[in-house]
Amino acid sequence: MLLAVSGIYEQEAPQAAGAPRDPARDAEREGGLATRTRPRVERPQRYKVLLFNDDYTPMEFVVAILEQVFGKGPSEATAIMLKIHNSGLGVAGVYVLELAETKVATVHRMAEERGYPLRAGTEKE
Ligand code: TYC
Repeated sequence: MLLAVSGIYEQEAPQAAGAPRDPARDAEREGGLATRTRPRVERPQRYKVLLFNDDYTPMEFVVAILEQVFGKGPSEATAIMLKIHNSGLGVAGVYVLELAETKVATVHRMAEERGYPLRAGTEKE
């Protein structure tokens, strides 16, 4: 709804208190980038945690990391470790960013405690 004001400018009348919302009027008020008819709840972006192969970290240690840090069972942990060993890298798990970064820090801390060069990183899914 538009009202002529002073015959020069046009301005919207204020929404009357208690008046029902008029969708056509709401549509007129749109224009901002974030305007939505129905609030959208977005799924947070997920991040892969990658483990990288190296020549020194023992296979058993990588399997233990996959079990203890990433919650994998023994056979899946072994399969992921072998995939990393044979192809250079593999996905240990997929998480929201803060958790993915915490997992990476945990892997680096545990590997450094043992003197192993194991490296991990995140990648947007
Ligand atoms: N390549 C290592 C070895 O032969 C094993 C290994 C697997 C290391 C996976 C790192 O992320 C890794 N001992």
